[in-house]
Amino acid sequence: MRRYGKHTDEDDVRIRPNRKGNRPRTNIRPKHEDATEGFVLTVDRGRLTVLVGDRTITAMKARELGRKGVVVGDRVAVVGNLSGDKDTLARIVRVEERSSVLRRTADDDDPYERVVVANADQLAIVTALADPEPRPRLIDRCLVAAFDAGLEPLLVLTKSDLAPADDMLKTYEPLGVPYVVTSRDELADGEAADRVRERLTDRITVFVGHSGVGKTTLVNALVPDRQRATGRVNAVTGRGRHTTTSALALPLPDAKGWVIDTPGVRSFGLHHVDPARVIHAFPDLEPGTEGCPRACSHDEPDCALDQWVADGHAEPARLYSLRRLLATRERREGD
Ligand SMILES: Nc1nc2c(ncn2[C@@H]2O[C@H](COP(=O)(O)OP(=O)(O)OP(=O)(O)O)[C@@H](O)[C@H]2O)c(=O)[nH]1
Ligand SMILES: [Mg+2]
Ligand SMILES: [Zn+2]
Repeated sequence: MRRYGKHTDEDDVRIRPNRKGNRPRTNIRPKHEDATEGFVLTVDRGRLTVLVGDRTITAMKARELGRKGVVVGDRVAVVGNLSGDKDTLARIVRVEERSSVLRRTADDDDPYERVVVANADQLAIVTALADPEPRPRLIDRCLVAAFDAGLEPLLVLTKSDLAPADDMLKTYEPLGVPYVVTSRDELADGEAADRVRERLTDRITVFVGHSGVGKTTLVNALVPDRQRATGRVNAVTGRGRHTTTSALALPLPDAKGWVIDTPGVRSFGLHHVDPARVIHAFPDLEPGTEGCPRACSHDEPDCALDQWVADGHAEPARLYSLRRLLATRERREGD
């Protein structure tokens, strides 16, 4: 299924050149000075669920927003009927500046990027240790997307009752990414939620990963009064069933942060990623790139990073990890 075709939809954020001077834009804002602030919880075919104060209302984009996308996590200004009563519809007249934007493309050749969520500050990359089999390439891709977007990554390894976590942890150790390992028993006795919750306090965390890895199961454990449907993994294909079909932001109890559950992804296209931003996430290596040739891929004979590491400025494993992540952009998901 290809959902990200050439046609725009409201999540599409292609940036159009702004023809300056054509149209005065100043008379839009003052008109809505009395608008109320809201937080977008979910988007369903043009209908947005927005938290306004302690009320949940339904809203749609005002026409004046044009093609500007509004996504889960956006802070917006709303006008109109804010009662939240059945069959009422408010209007979103403004999208506030975003502190972060997590993007993906359907695949690497797809120039149309789509915003997954706005304003998140942590990306929980959820991977099952078995059932479905872990696919490190997707983890690497999510890491690259996190570094590019300026989100802090968190590795969540689920289903440790089915397979050990050791190999996976060894692979990711040089990256210094924080991790949590959870199992079925720990889900049942609350231990899994406790351990994950420690990492979520006062932050907006978006959960991503393949279908069936247990994102929603975990979110349900974290926000017990808001049970979303979960799906069994197909015993024959070992794949999840794409049970979750839309992103949804849920408040952690005691208002100590937000978790955003998202639909399972098959791939995480990185067409939009700027390698320089990825290197920025490696402060021990970044200064070493000063001696690199122009437009260095950092994986070529003249790359200065080899000498940088040889001189003891950084661990070889760090350079290896950086190169693996950069290379993930060049390779296809299924390789
Ligand atoms: N054995 C085991 N099964 C688990 C664990 N966590 C989740 N599951 C099971 O994995 C299956 C899929 O869980 P979901 O939470 O629906 O997975 P998801 O990542 O939300 O999947 P999508 O919504 O399709 O993207 C369910 O049958 C869960 O009970 C775990 O720690 N151990
Ligand atoms: Mg789910
Ligand atoms: Zn280089």
